[in-house]
Amino acid sequence: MSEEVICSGCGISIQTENKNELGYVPSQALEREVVICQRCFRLKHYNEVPDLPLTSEDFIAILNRISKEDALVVKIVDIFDFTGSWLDDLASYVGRKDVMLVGNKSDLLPESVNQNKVMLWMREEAKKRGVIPKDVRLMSASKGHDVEKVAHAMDKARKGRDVYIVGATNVGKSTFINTLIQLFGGDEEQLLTTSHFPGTTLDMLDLPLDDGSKLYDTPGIINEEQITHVLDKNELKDITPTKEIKPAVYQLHSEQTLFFAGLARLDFLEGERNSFICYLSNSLYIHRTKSEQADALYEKHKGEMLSPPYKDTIEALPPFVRHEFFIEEEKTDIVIPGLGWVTVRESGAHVCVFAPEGVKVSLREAII
Ligand SMILES: Nc1nc2c(ncn2[C@@H]2O[C@H](COP(=O)(O)OP(=O)(O)OP(=O)(O)O)[C@@H](O)[C@H]2O)c(=O)[nH]1
Ligand SMILES: [Mg+2]
Repeated sequence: MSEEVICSGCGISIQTENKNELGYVPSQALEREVVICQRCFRLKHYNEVPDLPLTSEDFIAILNRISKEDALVVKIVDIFDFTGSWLDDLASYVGRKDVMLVGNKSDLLPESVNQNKVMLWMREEAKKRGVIPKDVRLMSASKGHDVEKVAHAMDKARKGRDVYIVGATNVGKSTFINTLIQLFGGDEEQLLTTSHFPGTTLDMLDLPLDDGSKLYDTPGIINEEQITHVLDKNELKDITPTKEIKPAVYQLHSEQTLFFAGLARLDFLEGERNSFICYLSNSLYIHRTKSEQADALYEKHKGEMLSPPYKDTIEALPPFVRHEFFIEEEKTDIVIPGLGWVTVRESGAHVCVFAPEGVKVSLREAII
């Protein structure tokens, strides 16, 4: 091939030699005006994907290219998993640039939530992590809520420069750009590939802006600390919320336990009766029991009543690791990144959480 052709869905270089490698298309497909690779084709039409052959290092190398440019960085986080999709190191890959922080998937937040408060909370959390964003926004890229507002804010903040859309995998970067293309009458043939599988976009892709600058989609970084990355494709589907989350409220006494399907467990060790408000996918089964019976219950019902994981995937789930916390402030969130969070209403609770090894359970000031 004389000139490099890239896949308009995911950004990978197109090749016609090896069916099993990334970027493959049969040579006659090169005649088409819009070329998409076999992997994107399968994602778009069958919603199935071969395992991701790139590593976090590959993605980081790609993002490092940004550090030399003077540009606006639009950092997208998944508001359902702010903690897991934040990515502390991102700042070092993208250099010291103007950052606009956008919380996506606002459609998952309960409707009663005051969005301005959530944006203030995001600003505070960003500050705690050493980032002072130029602007903070919330949107739902897939539903189109507030996308236009974000677009205008972005246009103002970029001051004629290029824009890079960055963030963890699966936060909705490509979905956001597709919504922009649709809003501003772009070429519908050129829509980017999106999917609920991590690692959909494989390389940078650029779109022209009115003044000749460019808007870049980038591959998302994988955060191994999210539970998402220890689950298989079906389990991933089960835990990913698709609708407004209906929080499930449990009034617990000490020595009571909640199971979040078979994927995690929370023990209320000590403290006065307290409210535990669970923000998880509505379809995820929560089971309450006495702590003294919890071990036996788990052994008996994991993979069945407590699923996911399923009978055939239970072996692949990393063993539970115990995380102990003392809740000192009222309204504290216990975050299980990727699965959701539990708000503990009153202070003075001593709890422990069991989650698969590698999943980083943490506390934060309540988001809601
Ligand atoms: N509920 C909800 N889901 C969304 C929203 N935006 C995107 N998604 C879903 O999130 C998943 C990931 O979307 P993508 O656009 O592929 O995410 P990405 O950030 O480009 O991911 P990578 O290319 O892997 O880095 C898809 O299943 C989308 O449908 C949103 O506003 N609300
Ligand atoms: Mg993408």
